[in-house]
Amino acid sequence: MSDGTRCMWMRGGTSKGGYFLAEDLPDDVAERDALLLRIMGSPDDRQIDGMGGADPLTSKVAVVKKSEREGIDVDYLFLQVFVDKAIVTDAQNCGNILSGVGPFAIERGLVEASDGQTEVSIYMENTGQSAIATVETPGGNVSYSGDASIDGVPGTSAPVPLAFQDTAGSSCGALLPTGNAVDVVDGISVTLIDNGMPVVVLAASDFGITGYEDRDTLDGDTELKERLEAIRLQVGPMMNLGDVSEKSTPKMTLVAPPKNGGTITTRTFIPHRCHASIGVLGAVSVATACLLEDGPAAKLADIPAGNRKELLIEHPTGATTTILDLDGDGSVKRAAMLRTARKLFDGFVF
Ligand code: NQM
Repeated sequence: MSDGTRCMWMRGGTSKGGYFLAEDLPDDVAERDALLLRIMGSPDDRQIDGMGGADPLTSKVAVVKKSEREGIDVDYLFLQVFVDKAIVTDAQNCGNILSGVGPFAIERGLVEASDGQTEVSIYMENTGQSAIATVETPGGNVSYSGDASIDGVPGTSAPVPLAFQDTAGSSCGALLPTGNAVDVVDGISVTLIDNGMPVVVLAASDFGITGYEDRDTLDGDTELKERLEAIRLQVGPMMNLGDVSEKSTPKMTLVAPPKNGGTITTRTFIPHRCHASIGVLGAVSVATACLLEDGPAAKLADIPAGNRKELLIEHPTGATTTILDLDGDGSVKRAAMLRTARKLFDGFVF
């Protein structure tokens, strides 16, 4: 038996996964991926022989190291470990797992904490962009307890605000990779957008559903899932993502008018299971799509006035508030979001 691999398990936002220092994992990518599949217990629907929670949202990995980039504290590589396939992919970013990176970096001594709050600048290796996380550090130690709550997570925790800049075209090369706010695929109007996460935005009503169905109902709707997958495979090359049959992007977000006083209602497939809430950068992309006049989202959204917009993206377990700062020309300059994180265990995984 091996001596195990040093690892911290954390909840980051509404996701959960293993956080590793890069130096604690094999340098060779094939060896690293084989180890991570073994740690999560994939491929297996139940991940019974591993740490994964039998859900894409709890089968995630952060690999963190001290950065050599100017103005950046740490580099973060996100890896999605598929549940039912022997795939580990770095082809997407994850803003929820990002919420745990600042606390983890401080706990592992990569960043020195101040008394009060500590800003951690994080380079997101998957997309080549950066984010700033503000971590609560009373007395120079990370605190996970506090009064902040986010929908999709019971109870309250210390806040971890995240700020993003220049996320447009993170994976697709442009905010609107086809140059259009609307394209028509299989007779359905779609917005193909990437403001941190490649997302296909579609009206739920175009599929004969309300968009307010719960996660289990949508996961059980085989016909809907087949229609969404047919569109996803066609738009992959249009979004400069190539063949996406074995990729976890683009995400497919069905939109409907807001139901609980928010901006818009969403149900997101990531891409083959319905998200219990919505991804962080996924929400930034959908919020941005709401501002595109001719797109399917804008027709349904309730948008507040002004250049600083607080958009409430409703999802199956509540809503995620995304704050967008706009330039004079209406384009999104900065995005911010409140998350929380919690250390669950620290030790060695086998
Ligand atoms: O969009 C799930 C999550 C995510 C991604 C997914 C995320 C993001 O909720 O930034 O956070 O879309 O696969 O963790």
